[in-house]
Amino acid sequence: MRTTRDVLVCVARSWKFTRVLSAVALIAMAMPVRAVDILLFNTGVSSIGTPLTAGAIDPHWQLVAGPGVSTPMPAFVVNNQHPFGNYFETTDSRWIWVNAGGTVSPGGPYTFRLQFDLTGLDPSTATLAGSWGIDDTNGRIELNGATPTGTGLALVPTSFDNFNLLHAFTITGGFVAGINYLDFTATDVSNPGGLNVTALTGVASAVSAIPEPSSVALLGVGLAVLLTLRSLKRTSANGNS
Ligand SMILES: [Ca+2]
Repeated sequence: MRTTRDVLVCVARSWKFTRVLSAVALIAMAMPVRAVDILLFNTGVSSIGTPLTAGAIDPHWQLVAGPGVSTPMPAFVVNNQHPFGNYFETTDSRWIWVNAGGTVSPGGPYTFRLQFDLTGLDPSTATLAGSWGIDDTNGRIELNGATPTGTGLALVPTSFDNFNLLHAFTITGGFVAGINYLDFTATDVSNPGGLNVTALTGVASAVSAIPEPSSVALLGVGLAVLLTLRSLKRTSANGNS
């Protein structure tokens, strides 16, 4: 009478080793790649994301273009975060500008830049989102020197809404491997001037797959089946010799 073990041995004999390997390979190929947060900073915050005090130099955003700007210069947290009761207020960012008073003249256009690193991440999978506002006008967002794929990348000519309200944006294309440059440009029609980038988030897939725990467990089951079958085959062969 055939036992369960005999049946398993028959199964082991009937399975080709390469077929099992193929099954395990398919499981590995089907593994999802874990999304990784991109390290980003809102305007006017510290290295741990804490809003800075008035007059502080922004450690992450720089002034890279504008009247009198030939090399990257500091951007400052403006003294008055809510002038005339107009600027929208945030808890995770601060308004910044060319000087702490927001009073530089001429008023632009000035470009402020955040540098971030996608080393180890696949740029084709990167996405970025946030909200922004400017005082006053002609706002535009660029990524690596060009208009990226996305939404909400420009603000219309002078409008109180540019600084009264948050404006959402997304970027879904235009990323490159390694260092990337995110630029916000705005012109101040009359003092003060300001830029606020808030709720900035981004994700991308790792270049080398980091399997989800569930997939690792699935692969483990596949390998366990493989090892069991091979063991049974070996035992059966020894018993028959
Ligand atoms: Ca203004």
